Amino acid sequence: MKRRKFIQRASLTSIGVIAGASAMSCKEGSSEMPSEAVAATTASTANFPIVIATWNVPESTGKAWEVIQNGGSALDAIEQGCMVEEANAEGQSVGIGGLPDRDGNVTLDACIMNKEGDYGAVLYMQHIVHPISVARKVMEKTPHVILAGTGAEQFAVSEGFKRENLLTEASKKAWVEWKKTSEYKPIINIENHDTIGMLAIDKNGDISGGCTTSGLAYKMAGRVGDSPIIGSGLFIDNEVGGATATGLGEEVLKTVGSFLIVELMRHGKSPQQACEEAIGRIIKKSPDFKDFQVGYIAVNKKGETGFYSIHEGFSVTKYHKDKNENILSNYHNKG
Ligand code: SD4
Repeated sequence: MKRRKFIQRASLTSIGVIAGASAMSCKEGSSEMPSEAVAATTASTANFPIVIATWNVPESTGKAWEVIQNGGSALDAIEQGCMVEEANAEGQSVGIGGLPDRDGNVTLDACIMNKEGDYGAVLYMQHIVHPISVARKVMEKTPHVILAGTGAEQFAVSEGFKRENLLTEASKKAWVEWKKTSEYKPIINIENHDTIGMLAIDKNGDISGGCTTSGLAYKMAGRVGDSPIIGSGLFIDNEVGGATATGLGEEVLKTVGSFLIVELMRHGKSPQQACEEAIGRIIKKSPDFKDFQVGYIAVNKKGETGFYSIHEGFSVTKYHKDKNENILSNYHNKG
């Protein structure tokens, strides 16, 4: 099923209710949980398995859910769920079809964490469709946690991955068009379909997470964002919960957002409160927050979830109790 059509199949009523309630009930800058978030969270209290991912990615969450239902681990679910979007050539912010850097090269970042708190990542890797799987192999088969650039690519090839051209005609066309002005400016929600941060709890109650992206379109050559960096784009502590991020990576990196969220949950905050506080840190630190987007999602050990962003337009896909649902996020900037 095409991702675009999913929204029609998902519960449009619940999307409308949640989004509408958001607009009315959010106290700007407040770390109190908004009422719709309370509703969303209460509905999932103490319930797992659960899969939650950034943006509208029902096919990915669907795959992850299927893996878990078949007795697979959260780690397998994360890898296979993320692979779905990586292989989708239409998605322009992850895997094949990702928008290139300003030199026309598609460079991919990804990381994965398991229930033991092990971590593996690839940074600035080219020509390989599934960076999430290479990240897992870095975690499981090397003495390191991060491989970058050509080293990551060589390692991938040595593990049997094929080199491929990741620049599709559509992405090449967009890049050629961009070059006419060469204006580099992060555009809010431009990447709002595919970059995946995914968190899952399996039937045993164990948590894993992953994050995979082609990064910001038309970035400088060599630029790496938050997505593959432990604590920023992703953090998992199986005793507490997990968090992951999307949006302008530079801002997530400066506040080590995902680690912050997990630590806040460790000290008693709900996932929703923790996501809101992490967004609050960025807002306090960056007066120009009106110009960029960041969104966080979190899950705690009980299967309670939270999500929050700076601006309108962020959404999550949550698979829980046999329902694969796209939900609009509450947000800070009410104008
Ligand atoms: C980055 N955080 O490279 C990523 C991009 C992203 O949705 O999440 N886009 O900064």
